[in-house]
Order: sequence, then C-alpha cells, then structure tokens
Amino acid sequence: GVTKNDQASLDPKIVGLWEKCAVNENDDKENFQRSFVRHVTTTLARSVYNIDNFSAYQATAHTVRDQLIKRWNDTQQSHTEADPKRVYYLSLEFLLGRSLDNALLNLGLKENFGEGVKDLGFRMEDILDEEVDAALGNGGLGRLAACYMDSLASLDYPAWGYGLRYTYGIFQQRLKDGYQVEFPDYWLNFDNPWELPRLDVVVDIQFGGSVNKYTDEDGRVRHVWEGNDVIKAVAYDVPIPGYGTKNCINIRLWSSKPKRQFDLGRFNEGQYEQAVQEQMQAENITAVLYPNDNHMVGKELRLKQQYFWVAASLHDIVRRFKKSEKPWSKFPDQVAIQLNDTHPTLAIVELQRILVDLEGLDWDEAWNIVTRTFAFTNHTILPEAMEKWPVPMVAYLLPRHMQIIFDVNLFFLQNVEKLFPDDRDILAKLSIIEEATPQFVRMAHLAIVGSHQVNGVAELHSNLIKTTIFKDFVKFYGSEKFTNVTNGITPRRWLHQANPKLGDLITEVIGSKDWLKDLSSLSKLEKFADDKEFKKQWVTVKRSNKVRLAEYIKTHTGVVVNPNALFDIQVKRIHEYKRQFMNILSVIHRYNSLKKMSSEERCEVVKRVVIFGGKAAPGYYIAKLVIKLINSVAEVVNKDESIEDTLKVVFIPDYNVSVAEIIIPASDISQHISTAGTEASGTSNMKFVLNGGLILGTVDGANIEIHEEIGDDNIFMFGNLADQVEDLRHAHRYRNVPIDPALQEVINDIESGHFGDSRIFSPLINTLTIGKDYYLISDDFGSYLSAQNLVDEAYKNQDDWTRKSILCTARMGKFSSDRAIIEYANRIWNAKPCSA
Ligand code: IMP
Ligand code: B1N
Repeated sequence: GVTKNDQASLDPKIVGLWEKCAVNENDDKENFQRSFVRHVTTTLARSVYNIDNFSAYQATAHTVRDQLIKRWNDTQQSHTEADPKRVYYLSLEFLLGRSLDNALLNLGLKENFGEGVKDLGFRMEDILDEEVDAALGNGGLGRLAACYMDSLASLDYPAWGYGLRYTYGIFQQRLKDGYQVEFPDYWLNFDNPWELPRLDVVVDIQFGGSVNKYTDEDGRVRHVWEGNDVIKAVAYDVPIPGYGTKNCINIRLWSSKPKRQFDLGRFNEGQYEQAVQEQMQAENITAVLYPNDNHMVGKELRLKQQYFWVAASLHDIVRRFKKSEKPWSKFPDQVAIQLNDTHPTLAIVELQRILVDLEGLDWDEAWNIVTRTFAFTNHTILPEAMEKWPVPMVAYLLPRHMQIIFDVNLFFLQNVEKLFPDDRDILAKLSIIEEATPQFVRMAHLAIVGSHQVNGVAELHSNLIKTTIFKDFVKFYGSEKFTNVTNGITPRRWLHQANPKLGDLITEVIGSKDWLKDLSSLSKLEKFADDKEFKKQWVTVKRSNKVRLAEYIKTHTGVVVNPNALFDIQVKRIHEYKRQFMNILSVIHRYNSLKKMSSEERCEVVKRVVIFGGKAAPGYYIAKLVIKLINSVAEVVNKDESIEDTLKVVFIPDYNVSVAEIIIPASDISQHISTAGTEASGTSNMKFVLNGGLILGTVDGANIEIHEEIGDDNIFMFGNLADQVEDLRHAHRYRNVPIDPALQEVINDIESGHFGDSRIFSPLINTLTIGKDYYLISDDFGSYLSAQNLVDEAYKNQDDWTRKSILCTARMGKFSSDRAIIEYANRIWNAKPCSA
C-alpha cells in the first residue's frame, strides 16, 4: 500500500485518532493498574490469577514501553519537521544495564507506578530485580556511551546512537575453585520490551567480490563494487528517554539476517544442512560481543562486524539527509558523526565511497565533506589496544575500501611531503599503512586523517596522545586538531537511581531536585559539611548502603562482612595495567602484619573489608590468575580466626552495571591504582566520589581532575608520575633494580605455599621478577603502603571522615555527563538542542 509519512498527506480521521491516543493514559495509579492488567492478560496472555514477579515486571515494562513509544514518535516527528543538525554517536558497545527504573524516573512515573504495584501486592524493588541487564559492552567505553545517550536525551539534542544488537552480550562470570568460568549471556531469552523491532528497516550489506572500472559519459573513471555475499541488516530501535523533558532519542541497533532464507536448490536436493549454512553464517555476524577490553584481537569476524555496522548506519544517515533535498555541500552542516574509538573508522571510507562511487562527486569535494563530518575520540594509548588490520584481509573483504584507503593515504602523504620535503622518516611514521609483511592498516591514523577533531577523555590523557602516540600528527596538523573532553557520568543513574536515600537527603537539604539537571548545584552541600544533624543523616545513609551490600555479599559469596568495617573496593575489568595484583599483594602484607600483632594491638586497628569484582577477558591468562590469587587469599584470610574480623576479602562474581549500582554507594574507599599514564580516564572513580566515597588512587586519568576539584584533604594519592614511567621501565630493562623489600616478603609468602600450591602463581610472580615489572608494582609498592596507612589513620576520625565524604559529593559537579555532552556539542559538533 501507500505509506503516508508526512503530516500533510495524512488523513484527518487518522490524525484525530492519533491525537486522542497520544493523551497520557496511564499517568495516574488507576490508569497504570488498568494497563498493567491489560498487558498481563493480552501481551503476556496470562491469567490474572497467576502473576509472579517476573510477569509483574513484564507488565510494568510494557506499560512504560507504551509511553516511551509515544514520546519516541513525537520526538522523531518533531525532529523530522525541524530538520536540525543531527548528531550520530557510533559505538560498538552500549552498556545500558537495566532500563525500567531509569525509564520510570525519567518519565516521572516512579511514584504513581510504585503505588500502583504496591496496591496489587508487589514490591517495586522485587519487580525491578527481575530485569536482566542489557550488557552489550565490556566496561568503561561502553558504559560511557550509555551515559552520553542519557545526557543527549536529557539536554534535548537531536541525536541517535548506532550499534550492534548482539545476541550474546558480555559473558556471565562464575567462579569454580576460585577460577573464573564464562557462561553465555543469552539476554534475549525472554522478550525484550525495550526494543522496537523495525523489520521493515533493512539494509543490504555486501562483502568480498571485486571492483570494476568504467569511464562515464563525462570521461571520468568510475568504480563499481560487486560483492560476493550479501547480508541483511535489520534495525531494532531502543528508545532513550531524557530526564525532565519529553524528548526521547534512539539507539538503532543492527541485527544480521540472511538475504535468502536458504538455498532452495540444495534444499530440494535434500542437502538440508548445507541449505541453512548460508543463513547461519549471516546470523553469525551479530551473534556475539567480543569480550576484550583495551585489547585488540584481529579476528576476521570482528572486522566484518565493524563494516556491517558502519555500512548500515551510514546508509540510514545518508537516506535521512536526502529526505531534506539539500545539496551535498550541506551534509556537514546537517550531520555530525562521532567515532567512539577506532572501531567505526571504516565509516570514513564508506562515506567517501558513497559520495564518489554512488553519488558521483569529485574526490576532493567528497573528501572535504567527509572530513568536516567526522570527529574521533581516542580512549587508550595501550599499544596492544591499537587497531590494525592486515591489508590482505581488508582487500579480500572490502576490495573497494582498500583502494580508497590507499588513495586517501597517497594524497595525505603528498601533503605531508610538501610540508616536510626532506623527511622520509615522518612519512613512514604518519602513514596509514604500516610497511610490514603483510602490510597493515592503522585505524587510528585513518581516523585522524578523516576527522576534523580528535579528542582524549581526560586532561592527562589528551596531553599524552599529543606527546606520544600522535605526536607526529601534531607536527603536521598543529595542536588545534587535538582537544580534550573529560568524561562524565549521568547523575540520574549513578546517584538518584543507585543511591535513592542519598538522593533524597540531598534534595531535602538543598531544597530542590535541580542537581539532577545541573550537578554543580551540589556545591550547596558544602555549607552542611560541619552540620552535626546533617552529618548524622549522611552517616546513616552510608551505613544502610553498606548493610545492603553486606547482604548482597552474603547471598552471592557466603561471606559475612561487618558493615562497621572500612569498605575498600576495587571493581573494574581485570587488567595488568589496573593492578588488582598490587592490591591483593598489599592485602597479603596487611594480613601478615595483623598476624604479627598482639590482640591488644589488633584492637586498635581499623577493620577492613577488601572487595574485588571484575571480569577477565577469556583469553587473558594472567588476568585470570589474578582472580584465582584473590580467591585463594580470601579463603585463607576469611577463615583465619586468629585475626578476628579485622580483615575480610571478597570477590563478588559477575560484576556488571546493576551490581555496580549496589556496590558503588557502599564504599568508604575505592581504589583506582593504574600505573600512571595507562588509564585514559576511568569513570567509576567519578561514580564512587559522587556517592561520598573517598579515593585511593594514582596520579592518572580523571583521578587528577577529581583531585583538583575536591582538594588535597579529601583524596589519597600515591605513586610515580606518568613522566617517570618510561625511565623506570628503562631501568628495569637494563639494570638490576632491587625489588621493594615489603613486596619481596609478600612474594616469599606466596612462594612458601601459604595460599595453596605456589606453582599455580609462578607465571604471575614472574611478571614482577623476570618479566621486568612492566606495570611498576615494585616501584609504587612503598608509597602505596604508606597511602594505605594514611587511609587507616583518617578513618579513625569518623567525624572528619564524614566531613570529607560530604565535601567529595559537593564538589563533583564537573563530572556530570551533561557537562561533557555540552562540550562536545559546542566545541566539536556545532549542534544545538531541539525540543519536541
Ligand atoms: P527517519 O529520520 O526517516 O529515520 O525517521 C525517523 C522515524 O520517525 C521514522 O521511523 C518514522 O517512523 C518516525 N516518524 C514519526 N513521524 C514522522 C513524520 O511525520 N515524518 C517522518 N517520520 C516520522
Ligand atoms: O574507556 C573509558 C575510559 O574511562 C577508560 O580509562 C578506558 O580504559 C576505556 C577496545 C576499549 N579504552 N579503550 C577501551 C574497549 C574495548 C575494546 O575492544 C578498547 N576501553 C577504554 C571511557 O573513556
């Protein structure tokens, strides 16, 4: 039939009905309950006599979904009419976590719906707990994308995210004999109310084949790429409601489907298995999220994922632009595309291909449009994370793209040569192609050359990229192309939702909820830092969050912990550069000291619960050994009655977004102890401090800016600085640097078999000894232990500790993702809000 999708051609009868149905039909308790029961009986096809918590969750979620869809439609329609400059955030990862609580808050339905379910005999907490996390990401990078979507929606930016709809998200972690074991995360097992399948939005994506040249009627050489395989990309839309606005933006996730159902010929010949093979291969592409954080694995399927995703997304972006019938030269005024790391870099090449091969623009004209459209965020300087793809692999999968990359590189290097006529070295250093056997495409170089702005994610990191990995690009482009946008976090999820008691207390004392939209208004808390009554309430909230975590630990690990002890937390992906190893080594040191004490002396010490959590990439052997060591130490320490309950060690399994929401509000101290210069920013550091937890950290990433904001007295910093790291590594390599004596004692203790068969741990110990201690654990160990002592001392003065805690929260305004998004919009995208 005919599709009517502009207002002018719409039948007035339909408009009338549509407007009626657009009226908010369940914003009060009774309407909610009616909708709830309707969804139970129709959507879920269940009897009202048989509603368990899970179906109550589903019915509530579907009621919220109805509202989301209306807002989504209104927002998208108003954007279509206003046709503002759009922002597109391309990210291979969106670590959204749960959606129900967030949607209730952002839509302003929390109170009425809470009352509504209570009335029907349910507890909202139980209902919320039924939801499985959407865990389509590894760690900080994926969660950052989720926080940014929340801010884009809340600030009314006309923005869309584009990603992949993985069938399996990040694996689930369980522990067996202290070792990590991975289980598939089949998150779509039950229906997913948070996605809108757009089975009619389909893009054909091709791979392989060859490129044919011909001369067109104007005498120009044109290229036609004829692919071998064609796979369909089907859109699934995830609505993202803003807080305090009707605006609802979209994340479009692509799912791969076979082009044909199956090979009919084969099917008729009775070769059923071969007949469905093509189908299975196509569905492979979006089957699974690669579980590596800060590490590149050069698998062909990963490259296919990247192209599949950027090609579908660009097709959609270009289609939307064409609806407005503006000339191509206006494309960069209508479209800003942000590349979340180098994963979507092929988008640069794909747009150039669309403009030159399909739309017939001149190369230079097209390249000008491309480079004014894209901007690139770098998230790491770790060498093992840098993406590079073998030229033969790219040429085989994407023959036309490989040609375009060589041409882009040729023209780029010609310009380099003009500026540095006699410098062959710099050509080799800047080249998009690494001249090895085989050659490689350096994705970061391509991303820089194809973008108008490149940014790092914290001050130190943005300076480091200019002086280390990209320093030769600064020589060529000048430093203006490189900038900083310090990361941020959404206060809606990370304070209001994760820590409702603290949120309410803050709202009460500062007299408004403004902080949810303008986090800098937390500074109004400063004047209560010495208010006796307020401090009491503050302590009560922290204590109840610690009790909540203690209960979680009890049910999930069996370990009983004392909520009066100092809760010391390190939760993040397990990686050598994050140095969980150093943390557990210091725990052993503490344990040994406790054992040497008399019971009178032990009475004086601050009790500690040291909490770990985080996943190791399945192929990361050393990281997995760190988990094993933590659990082996925990087993010995936790059952050693001689130290009473002065020390407990816990590894919380399956750390994810919804577990983080329980852990983070309960910290007294959290640890962010990466080797200086290795953690680009970190974002959990911000979450802990926002919730009134103090930090024990190195002079790295966003720790530095947190320190600047909250002041010397409210943070424990230690360790060598980033500019000392290279010299220290050099010393380890070429001189015999003695190991820190306290560290040596700990190593001896492990080797004595105190924590089980020591042979298990020798590969780990070897990283310190014969492995040159690349992450400088020995160099930082002394100052780490001193900082730990300062923490203990400070904790003894509970009243002053509470003051510090309040000041921490009060001074975190800068770290809202709203601030970060406004910086991107003003300094990089040139985009304005556009409200429905
Ligand atoms: P797109 O920009 O063409 O992708 O449109 C975004 C979405 O907005 C489409 O999927 C439409 O369903 C929706 N939409 C809602 N109202 C309108 C309208 O009046 N014109 C065009 N699209 C609309
Ligand atoms: O990005 C976060 C930062 O806060 C962290 O410091 C940084 O480590 C993290 C390849 C990555 N950098 N690189 C990755 C993830 C997956 C992958 O396949 C690299 N993650 C970060 C947000 O800026």
